[in-house]
Amino acid sequence: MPSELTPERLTDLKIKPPSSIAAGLPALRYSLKHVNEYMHVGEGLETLSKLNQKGGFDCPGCAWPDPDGSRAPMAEYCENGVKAIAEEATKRRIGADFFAEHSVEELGRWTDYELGKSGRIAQPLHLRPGATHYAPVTWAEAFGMMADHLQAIQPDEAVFYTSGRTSNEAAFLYQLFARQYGTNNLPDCSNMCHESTSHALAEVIGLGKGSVTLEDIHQADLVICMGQNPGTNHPRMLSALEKMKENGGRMISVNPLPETGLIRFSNPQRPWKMVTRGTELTDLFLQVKVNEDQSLLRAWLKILYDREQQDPGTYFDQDFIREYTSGYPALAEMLRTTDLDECIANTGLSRDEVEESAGLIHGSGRIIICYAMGLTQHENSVDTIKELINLLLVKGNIGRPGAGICPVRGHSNVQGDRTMGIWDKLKPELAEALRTHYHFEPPTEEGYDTVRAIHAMEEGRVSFFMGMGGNFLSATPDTERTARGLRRCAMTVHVSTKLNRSHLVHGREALILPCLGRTEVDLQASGEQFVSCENSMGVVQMSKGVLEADDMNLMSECAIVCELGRLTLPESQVPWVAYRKDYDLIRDAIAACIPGFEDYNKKVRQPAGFYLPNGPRERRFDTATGKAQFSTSALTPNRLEEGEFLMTTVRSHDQYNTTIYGLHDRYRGIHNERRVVLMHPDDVAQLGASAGSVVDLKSRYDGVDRWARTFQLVPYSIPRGCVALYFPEANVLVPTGVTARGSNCPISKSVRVRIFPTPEQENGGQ
Ligand SMILES: Nc1nc2c(c(=O)[nH]1)N[C@H]1C(S)=C(S)[C@@H](COP(=O)(O)OP(=O)(O)OC[C@H]3O[C@@H](n4cnc5c(=O)[nH]c(N)nc54)[C@H](O)[C@@H]3O)O[C@H]1N2
Ligand SMILES: Nc1nc2c(c(=O)[nH]1)N[C@H]1C(S)=C(S)[C@@H](COP(=O)(O)OP(=O)(O)OC[C@H]3O[C@@H](n4cnc5c(=O)[nH]c(N)nc54)[C@H](O)[C@@H]3O)O[C@H]1N2
Ligand SMILES: [Mo]
Repeated sequence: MPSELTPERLTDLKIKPPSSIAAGLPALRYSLKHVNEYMHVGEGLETLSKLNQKGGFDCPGCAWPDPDGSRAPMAEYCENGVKAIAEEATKRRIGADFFAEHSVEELGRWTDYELGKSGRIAQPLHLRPGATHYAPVTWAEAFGMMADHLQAIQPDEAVFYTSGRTSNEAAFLYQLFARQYGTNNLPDCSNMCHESTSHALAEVIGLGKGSVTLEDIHQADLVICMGQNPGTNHPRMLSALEKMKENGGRMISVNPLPETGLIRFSNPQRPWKMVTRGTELTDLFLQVKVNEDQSLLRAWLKILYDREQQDPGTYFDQDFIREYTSGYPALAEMLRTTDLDECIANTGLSRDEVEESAGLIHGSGRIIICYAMGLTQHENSVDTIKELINLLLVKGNIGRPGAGICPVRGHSNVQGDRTMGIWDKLKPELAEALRTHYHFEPPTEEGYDTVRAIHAMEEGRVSFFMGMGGNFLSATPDTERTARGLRRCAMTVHVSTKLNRSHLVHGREALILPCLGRTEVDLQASGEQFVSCENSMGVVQMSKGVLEADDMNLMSECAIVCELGRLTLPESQVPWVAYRKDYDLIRDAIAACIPGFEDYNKKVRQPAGFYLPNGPRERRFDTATGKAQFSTSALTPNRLEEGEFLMTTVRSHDQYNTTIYGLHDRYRGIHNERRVVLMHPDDVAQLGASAGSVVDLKSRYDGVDRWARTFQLVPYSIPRGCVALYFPEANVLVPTGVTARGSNCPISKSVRVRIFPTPEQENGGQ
């Protein structure tokens, strides 16, 4: 049993009733607890107050936009933003002594929570071939080893992964380096996140990003929030939804779980509201079955279509359809023959719920659909997202104030990294710009995305793996397969702030390159530098760290790429040394190579940053037809076999992806334990089990049985036949052979599993 991949110790599970209200005083109390735990109190408060100042740093939490000119999470208070900062600004350090004391094998038995809590990695480290412990190495030695290795292999044997915290400047340099080195093997966390969005939206509206601004949310008549848990993952979004409600808007929430943050919100900015019951956010909660959102959307369209036939021009915006869209006749034909009863049955909702929500949609002039991972990580995700656009298009709800599509991004600069060219595909325009600007021939062949990288690694086709941030082992699907892949590499390198499992499941030799975080002062030869990030709504803003990190031997991400470029590519005409000295020069290069960044250095210094161009916002659709495109995908309801459950995976309130802040999922009332299975009480009873019963789970895809052992059952409000587990503990069950059609995103939110009570003797002693 691979205990070093997901340690299987059970602790003392406590199940309490879920909270009925999000944020408010408990949120304030909990975040101050985190600050006190990690930082000296005085410094903690100083850091938080600096966030609010002009020229502060971009919150390393989520990608939700700041209200113009201010800085989250303090200007707009956010519990989980504060936790993200406290996690990075911890005063605990791990260096030579720590790694001399603890072997890699021993650390493998620590939980993710324990690994993360160890502190900031304070110096570069090397694991020699065959060694049991990481040992200190100089920066010069580390770069020498990497350059030697890269020069000795073929470019397509190297993989350069990116997580979404990397700044625009570092991301631009990193893709430039990879491409000049000769590969498009640039997988990123986006491949597991909003890849289905990028794919679907580019096809149907001509831009793989959202179309709304923060102001639009405030003005919407109706927000449909699907497959998203903003109370935990984008807490500041609740303030925007609160404004929308105060302006008379309504909200429909579509989720298999009744997430606390969706239902009711008490804004900690407004203490007078905290003593009351807060703001009721959701007007209508639709507890849809896992991955039946497409059926629900189709049902809404069918109801509206049928009424439109009786009363033309009343339900659909025919002028908009004529002027701005293409493909309506095919959509109409599909809806004419759609079986409404079947759609409703698939969703698990009642006819009344579906009719009532369709009524709300009809009665609302300006509609925004917000969504996140609940929609993107399924086999049919691309189709579901196109269906969202069908609904918005028939109502003329793209490119007008208070309306549009709002994919809510994850990592704070994941959208910017893609804008900078981090992608396994190289756009011809960027290839041309790189050719002109730097005088080299970029590779044209498509590279590996995340799933393809895992397969190539497992098959022994990858010799060098580098992670610019992130935790490739734990974040990716099929943990055991990814582990085999990482172990087959000759060299694995991680640019990281904190220790994680990807450092422990490594290639023949491994390097950890510790880097500055967002919160820290970045001093280079020309003086203090800043970087920039793009938020979920396409606003680019500067980010300048304020904390001193000079008690550690760190480099910035930009400096690391420059030094690697200089040493690996001696013939390169990229001015690596100058770029490292002065990031303004990197921004000048971005301005020359990436559309929308003209005058970058000037515009990024504006207090509220600047908006990137957005076609759909102005009803310009850069698609094959020049119009927004209706689509007619086949419905693919989930048909489970006897004894199967459909598993979705979610984040707890106390984690940032694979970084576990704590063991309390406060809003859901689950404490001390993460190895849990949220299951309908009747399903628990049918298994002959009860709360706390220990079970094993099995999934079977591409002929392989995958096991997740030693989980505890939690009876919970979730549709029958569906279960929810926490990510990353559940990732051992997620296959790589079946992925989202079109986007190749892992199906982390709809994995068919079977559940078995664990025999007593096996879980004894756990
Ligand atoms: N504090 C904190 N903030 C974060 C993160 C974090 O880990 N911690 N992660 C960041 C990142 S990278 C991302 S991508 C975002 C993620 O933000 P979310 O997408 O909100 O994250 P998940 O926890 O994956 O939640 C998905 C939601 O979808 C629901 N869901 C699951 N399956 C389905 C389904 O089939 N249909 C529907 N309609 N709903 C479903 C779940 O119940 C849950 O409410 O958050 C970002 N912000
Ligand atoms: N089953 C399942 N799997 C999923 C998901 C899911 O919902 N379910 N969600 C997917 C999604 S949406 C995403 S985005 C991925 C996340 O995948 P990743 O982005 O790869 O994972 P993270 O956990 O965010 O990475 C955390 C690590 O990043 C490093 N780090 C933190 N800050 C910095 C920094 O400023 N610079 C550098 N260089 N390193 C830093 C730290 O060492 C930390 O350990 O996981 C995906 N996996
Ligand atoms: Mo994400």
